Amino acid sequence: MNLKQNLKKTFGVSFAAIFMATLVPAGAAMAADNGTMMQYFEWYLPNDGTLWTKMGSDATHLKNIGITGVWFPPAYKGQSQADVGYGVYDMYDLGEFNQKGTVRTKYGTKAQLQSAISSLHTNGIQAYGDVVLNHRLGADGTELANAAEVNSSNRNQITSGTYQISAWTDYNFPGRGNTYSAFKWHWYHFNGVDYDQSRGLNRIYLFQSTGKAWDWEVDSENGNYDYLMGADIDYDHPDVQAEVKNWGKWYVNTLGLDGVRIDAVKHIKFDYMASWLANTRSTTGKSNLFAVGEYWNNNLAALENYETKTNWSMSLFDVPLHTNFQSAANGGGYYDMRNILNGTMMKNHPVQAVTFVDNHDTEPGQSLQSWVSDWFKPLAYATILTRQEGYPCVFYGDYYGIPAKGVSAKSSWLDKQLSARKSYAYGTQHDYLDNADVIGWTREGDSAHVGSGLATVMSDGPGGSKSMFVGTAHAGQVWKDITGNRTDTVTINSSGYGTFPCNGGSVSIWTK
Ligand SMILES: [Ca+2]
Ligand SMILES: [Ca+2]
Ligand SMILES: [Ca+2]
Repeated sequence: MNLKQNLKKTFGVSFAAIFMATLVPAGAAMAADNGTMMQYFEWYLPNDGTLWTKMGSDATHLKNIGITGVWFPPAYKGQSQADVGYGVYDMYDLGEFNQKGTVRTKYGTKAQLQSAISSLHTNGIQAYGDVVLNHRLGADGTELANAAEVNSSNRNQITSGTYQISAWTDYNFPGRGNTYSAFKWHWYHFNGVDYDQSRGLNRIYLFQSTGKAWDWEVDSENGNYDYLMGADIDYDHPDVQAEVKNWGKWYVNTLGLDGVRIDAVKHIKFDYMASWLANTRSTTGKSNLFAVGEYWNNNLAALENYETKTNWSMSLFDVPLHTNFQSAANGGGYYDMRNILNGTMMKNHPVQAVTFVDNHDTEPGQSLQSWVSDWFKPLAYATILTRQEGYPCVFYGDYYGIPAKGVSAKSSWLDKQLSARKSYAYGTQHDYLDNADVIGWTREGDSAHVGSGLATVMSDGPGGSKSMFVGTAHAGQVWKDITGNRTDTVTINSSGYGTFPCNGGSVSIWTK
């Protein structure tokens, strides 16, 4: 799976009318007062067990720069200590039991995580846990099961007879035993695997027994995109449905979570995910539990289909916006900036949009590598941080850098943009998305935030300027560029307009 494949993908389903649900999803309230999330990890962090401690120590600083929610990586035991968290072994082991040769995870122990979350809460920051429900890896043993091979590009097509394979599907959790849950996983709790130990064959295997089939509805890429990796969990199985719901309640309650980030939702039975989320909210008493799904597809219609099938009950990462950012960054000035918001969640479903520039999958060397290059990053962040739509997510790898890949920290300019969001990005928005190079928007400010109001102007090509309305309340004021990219000043005229300049390939954010 990569971005190019996704770009080629076309959806045959037509959505004549997509209506926003009248129900406002959980999480909207957080964005109302310019909430800002940080994704607190990147792929290449060292396996030193220190992230939870760092996150707790960082909480006061995060609060001061305007972070109101932190999404931390999967906190349960992976197939090895070094696992980033998506190679899930035991979701009830939060760095507490000696399993897979380690008590701690890559990020630390359960006690260290609970302490860090306590620090976040003390600083008024919400804690969002990563939820990986599609697959399991690192089984304790193999089991014999009947299976058939399927065509990897059309998983609905069986390409072999049924034969017995040796599958890594036996999960006993010997280090944990029955603590928190007595459920043990076996082959019949899964749809399929991608390896037969007895023959050393890599195939996509669908288990063959009465009623066993790939789950539906899932994303229709490859015919049926239920299978992604590892042992794929069968959400048609009633015991699995119940166990994973029990775990959801336990995870939220054990860590005191304020929200969840749900991994790989396009590969998980849509209506189960809606049912799981509703159950988690009701059984924890957290009806406003925030939820954002990772549906990796840059086709807005696919995201709208998922929202419809899950009752608009969760936000989604704005993958189309990320794709637009990458296109603009790669366009070398020739991208038409009038299109930067077109086809995005931000523009079409702002309440459900979690906007981001890059993440742990798009960073260099990763599975969805589609890194937004450095010169465009300030333009992209200004778009998600100074507009009114969406709940923005700042990537750890941007803020703190990615030392393993020689990517430097961008905190010096991100701090200025975060400050612009925290103090100035309020009130009525006026758009000037009317030029292939130079675009801009303004916020008039509001009475609840004294001195607020701003004007953002950017260009992917030559520098220029724009006359924009910021409101007559600002008449006579002299505004400066908070980014420091411009050192001149702009005086707001008696009609409430200013002529705001920016440099070439740059952004300026003008405030009082
Ligand atoms: Ca199934
Ligand atoms: Ca699946
Ligand atoms: Ca352009």
